[in-house]
Order: sequence, then structure tokens, then C-alpha cells
Amino acid sequence: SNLQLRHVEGVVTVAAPPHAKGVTLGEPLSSDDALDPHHLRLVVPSHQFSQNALIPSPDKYLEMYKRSIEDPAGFWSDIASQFFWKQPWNAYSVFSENLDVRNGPVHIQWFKGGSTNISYNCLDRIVESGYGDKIALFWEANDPGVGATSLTYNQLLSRVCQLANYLKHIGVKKGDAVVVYLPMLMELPITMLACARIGAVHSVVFAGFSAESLAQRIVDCKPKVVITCNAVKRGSKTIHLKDIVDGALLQSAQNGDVVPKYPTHCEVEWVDAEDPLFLLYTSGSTGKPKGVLHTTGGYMVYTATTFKYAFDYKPTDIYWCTADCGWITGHSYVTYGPLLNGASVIIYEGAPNYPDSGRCWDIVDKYKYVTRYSRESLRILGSVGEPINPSAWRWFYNVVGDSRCPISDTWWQTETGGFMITPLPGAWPQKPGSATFPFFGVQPVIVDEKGVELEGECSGYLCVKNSWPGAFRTLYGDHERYETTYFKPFPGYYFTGDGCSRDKDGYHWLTGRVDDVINVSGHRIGTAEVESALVSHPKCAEAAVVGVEHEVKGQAIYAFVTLVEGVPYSEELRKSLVLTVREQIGAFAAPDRIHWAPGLPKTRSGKIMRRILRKIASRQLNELGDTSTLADPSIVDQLIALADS
Ligand code: 6R9
Repeated sequence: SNLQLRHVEGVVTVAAPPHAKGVTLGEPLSSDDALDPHHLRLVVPSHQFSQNALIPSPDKYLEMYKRSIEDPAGFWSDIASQFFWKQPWNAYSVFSENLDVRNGPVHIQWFKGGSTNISYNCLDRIVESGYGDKIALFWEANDPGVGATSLTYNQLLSRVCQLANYLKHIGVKKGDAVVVYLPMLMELPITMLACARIGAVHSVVFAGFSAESLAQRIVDCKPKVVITCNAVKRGSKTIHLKDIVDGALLQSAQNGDVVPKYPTHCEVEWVDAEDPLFLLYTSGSTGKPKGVLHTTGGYMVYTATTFKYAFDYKPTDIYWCTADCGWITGHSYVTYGPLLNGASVIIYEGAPNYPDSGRCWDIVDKYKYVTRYSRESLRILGSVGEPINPSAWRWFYNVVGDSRCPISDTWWQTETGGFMITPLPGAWPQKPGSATFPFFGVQPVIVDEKGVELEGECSGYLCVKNSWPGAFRTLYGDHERYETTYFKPFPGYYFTGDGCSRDKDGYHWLTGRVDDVINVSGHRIGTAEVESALVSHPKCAEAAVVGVEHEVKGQAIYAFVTLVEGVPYSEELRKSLVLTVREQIGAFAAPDRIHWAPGLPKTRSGKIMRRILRKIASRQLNELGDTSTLADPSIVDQLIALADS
């Protein structure tokens, strides 16, 4: 029963693909199953799994998908009415959009005229429907056996109200920005929900960012307050966050435990569906991080729905997403998506390998109270952030999931708000390494370099046609950059920055970024950001950063640097260059390799030829291509000679 999906002029049609061999959930994949992508075995959901799934078959998926594309207003309105709205949205124009820069400014609105509050929908609505005593958050501390705690929905609501009252007391108002620089404590989602409750716009900055990166974000969004904590334990280290914030702010933030004095009730600020909910900075291909802006109504509906279907959510599930709230995954799938569904969520403070690499499975078993590392409780596995290669997929499936659990390999972005291309675990047979098919309402297209849509089996640039409720609305303070980056490269479409191919069965395979963004262990890092950190070093004249394949991290950062005239290269200088990047961006952006360069390969117009640098960095020296257009072709040989020195 596996069917193929095709778009023909906006209409979805279905065709049966050629016969493919499959294993059924419950059977392991053998080691050669995943090696040749053209002979991958399908992993078919078992009858029992599908029977109990929210979307039990390809036909059910297609029926819903078809409606979501042909009647988006009706499809999303039906879902949105399951939430609480103080005022209904305009039923005659559920959404309005212009994604085509040629027709005027890019503009997306969903549920306009409606007023709601996402914090109310995450908390009060769940409490009022009788689930106040259900656990909302389990918190697992860095050190095993120390300080684990939990909050019910009732308790979480009280904590959120106290903080919301405190924020109001110190003058935070609707529309004000609040920067949140916290590690994975329960206070992090509490702060997000408290801001949302009073209509303030949170901007969470990942606690691994340095003082300079934090300062850059503070300067851009001009928050009324910055919320942090004294210190966090991560692995065997204690990180003093407050010192970092003090380094970022001129005067020190207010100290002391003041919040518990505040009342546990706080009236909700009703906001327009299109009022901003949060800003989240993400890397692009220039040095300046982009403030991705998400609004309230559409984001709420979209994250709740994607969570529910991609993880086939059951009210008895205990759900754990290992992402940090400093990234979009922690916004959409630690905080909002699960709480909107009334789920019980685990939050883990520490590192996945502390005190040893069994920690994750320890946590999994602990919250299902079964014997050590049995992982019997696992039902569904998820993956996000980078392409998961077939052999990693096989390990995840065979070892972690005991060949029992489907894997939701969810492709999406900070900008998209929620999952865009994702398996629905009970519906489709899976192919290891493929994110499979689009979520409801999403129309992915693959275009060639001229922007022409490709049909059938193809590969090219991944774009999206039409808006979806979770789409970001602008880049904060820079709508022009929003249009230039995302809508001008292929007019008429949203351009994702990713390459993608579609196979003969219609499955999507993400192939990585096609722009100057590197993905290191799922952290998006702009090459330009690392370059500007390097050149701020007094001894560095010029830097060119490229990504190279890395077995574990996906990609690693490889930096070519030229030094100020007369400065010799040394091990000490290498260390100090790496330290500069750690200080300016954060430890996760530290280059793996510094390649000293007497000069960089440039075109006659002065453009650095990164294509050549990528080949040198990955030692694909036979594939350098034409170097004759360089201003100084001899540079290439010099760089090769210095490569392993
Ligand atoms: C959610 C998130 C977005 C970029 C995206 C793509 C890569 C994310 C992926 C994936 C292949 C997946 N990416 N999920 N590539 N398969 N399942 O990671 O957001 O930090 O903004 O990064 O991550 O390259 O463009 P963000």
C-alpha cells in the first residue's frame, strides 16, 4: 500500500510506485541494507503500530494532505478552533499571503483579527479541562540522582504567573523584548511562558554563546530586561552565566530571589494572532545574525499540530526532546508544541555524555521506571538538525529502538517554526536517511538554478510554495533582508537554503546547505561570523572559513588564515585564534582546523574562491577545477604544500 505523491498544477495526485522490498517494524535492518541509497530497504510500520496511530495509512495522510492544500483555510480553521480564542479570527480571510516579491512586499498573516494567548492555551486551558494534576515538566539535573524534580500543570501555571507578575512589576509591557540567557532549567520554559502571558516578546539566547554574541543580540533587539542565572553545571564543569551577562551588559543585572513573593495568579494579556511571540537569532550567510520573528496564532496552531502527528502523540506518553531551548527545536518541541497538547515533558540540564555515554538511556529508563537501559518504553524516535546518514539511521533504529520504533526524521528550520518534511510514523514506509513527505499544508518544490520547478525524480534547490501557519513573518528590523535572503533568489517561492533530491517514489532527501552556512552537530554557523571573529584578532589579516565533512559532527569548521605582514605562524598563535572564536561566538563554533595561508585564492575582482578552498580542505586535490581565472594561481600550490604542516 505505498503510494506516490505528485503535485500537478496545485492538485495532488497519487500513483503507486514500483515494488520495493521492505522490512516491517520489529525486524532489524542488516548492515548492507543501508549502504547503497538506491537499494535501500523500506521500513514499513507494523499493522499493530499503524492501527493505533493517528494517521494509520498513506490513504489517510493523502486525504488530509489533499484537503490541506486545496482548502488551507478550512483545514487550518478546523484545527485552530480546538484552541481558546478570546476573539475569533476573520472567517472570510483566514490567511493572506504574498510570497512573490514581484507583486509587492512579502507578507504573511494567519488568523488575523483573532485574539488569543499561547501561554493560556499551554496552561490554563489544560488545567481547566481537568488535567491540572498531570505532570507538565520533569526536570533531570546534570548530576544523576541529584535534585530531580517535577511540576504539574497547576504548579507550572503558578510559577509562570509569579514570574509574569514580577516582570510586570519591573515595567515589562506588551511588545517589550526580554532576552533570556538561561540553561536548561525549568525556569527557561517558565520564562518563555511568562513573557507570552503578558505579551512580551522573548528572545532566548543559547547559553553557550559568549558575552560578545549575547551583546550583539541585546544591541539588536533592545530588551527591557535580560534574565539569567548565576551558574549552570554541564558535565563536570560549572559555567558562570551571570559573569558572562555582566560582561555583556555595562551595568550588572539585578540580583536576588525575588520572584516567589509575587502572586500565583496573573491575568492573561490577550494578543492579536499576528502579534510577535518571539525573536530567535540564527546564522545566515553574512556576519550579522538574523532575528527570526514568529507571531502568535499561526505558530501556536502549527507547532501543536506538527508535534501531535509527527510523534503520534498519546496522552499517556512521557516525551523527551534533548534539544536546548536556546534553539528553535527547544521552542517548538520542548516548550510550546508538547505543552499545547498537554504532554509530560522531560527537561535535562546537562550534557548527553555525563557522567558517561549511557546517560540518555538512563534518563529514558528512569522516567518509565524499568530496569537499567532496557529502553523498552520507547515508542517513537525523532531526529532533527542535519541529514542523518543511513548508517547512523540504522544504529538509531536497530540499537536504540530495538528495531521496534519508527524514526521521525524531521526536516525544518528556525524560519519555518515547525516540521515541514517529516515522516508520520504510522502512515508511510520509511527509507533510512529520508525525511519522506511534506506535512499538511506544506508544498515543497525542487527548482533548478533558474527557478524552474522540477518534476519526478530530480535534485536541486528546495523551495516552498505558499505559506503555512508556522512561517516566520520577518527578520526583526530588516524586512528587506528577509525578502532578499528568502524570497528573491527564486521569485514566487520561499527559498530554504538547502539542497534536496526527490527519488522515484517521491521521497525527499535533504543534502545540506547550499549557502555559506555550516552545520556543526546541528548548530547553524555562518562562515562569515567565524571569519569576522578571526580577523578581529590583531595578528590575523584575512580569513576564509569552509565546512568539511566530519564523521561525527556532520560538518567541521576549517579556517584558512593569512597573517599580518611579518608575523610568524606558531602553535601559540593557532591557539589564540581558536580562543578568539570561542570568546566571540561560543565554544561550539571553534574551528577544528586552522590552515595558515600565505595568501588566499581570489578572482581578479577580489572574490575568495571558496569552491577551491573546500576542495583543499577536504583534500580532494584532483577536483580543484579550473584555477586559471585566479589572480595568482600559484597560491593554490602553496596552500596544498602547507596543508599537512
Ligand atoms: C530545526 C533546525 C536548519 C537547517 C536546515 C538544514 C538542516 C534540519 C534536518 C536538516 C537534513 C533534517 N536540517 N533538519 N537537514 N535533515 N532532518 O535545525 O533549525 O537550526 O535553523 O537549522 O538544518 O540544513 O536548513 P536550524
